[in-house]
Amino acid sequence: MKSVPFTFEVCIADAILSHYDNHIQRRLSSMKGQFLDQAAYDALLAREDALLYEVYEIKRPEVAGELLHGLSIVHPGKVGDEYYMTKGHFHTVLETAEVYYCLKGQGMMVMETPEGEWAVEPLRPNTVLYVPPRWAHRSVNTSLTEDLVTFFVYPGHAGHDYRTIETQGFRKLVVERDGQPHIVDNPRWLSPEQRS
Ligand code: PAN
Ligand code: ZN
Repeated sequence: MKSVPFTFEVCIADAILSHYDNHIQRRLSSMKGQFLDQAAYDALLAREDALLYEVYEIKRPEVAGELLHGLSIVHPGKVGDEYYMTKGHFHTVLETAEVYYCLKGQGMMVMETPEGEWAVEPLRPNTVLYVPPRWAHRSVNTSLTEDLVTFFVYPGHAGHDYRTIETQGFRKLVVERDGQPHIVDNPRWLSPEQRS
């Protein structure tokens, strides 16, 4: 891929880029075992394989020095009490960071390190979120009416490790209680000691 400067427009109203190379759609069926309420998950899936989130990627060579970037859109909805969210991942190269710029919506970024430290930061329009190296990250849409739209940038060689989160889950979940988002412990989370 030729490295020449380029620009593209971000249309915030429609949450779309004027140019992108890849459009990924993640549906409920690809999130098996990720939501706590398995019965609610099965019931929802029996009705419809809902579209949970979409990613519009600008492709760049996956090498150090390049920056991969694009738009992530998490749609509104819940599985049981738990808001729609991304799968979440560690970067395969753990020592790589990521920047998220929130364009639209209301949400939270749930993060944790392999050692079990955790953090949850708000995502609101015009906020920048820095995910440091080593921190797994998952975006959660805490609005039930509006999309959560973020622009992300991360190193080309970072790679994605989904398996670890699929196995151990995140330490914290974001659920609705009395109409408000709450951060609660994930009873299925495996601590570093339990994993070994
Ligand atoms: C983002 C995420 C995007 C979708 O580009 O990949 O928000 O989330 P999942 O990859 O967890 O399904 C990113 O963090 N890239 O590294
Ligand atoms: Zn990432």
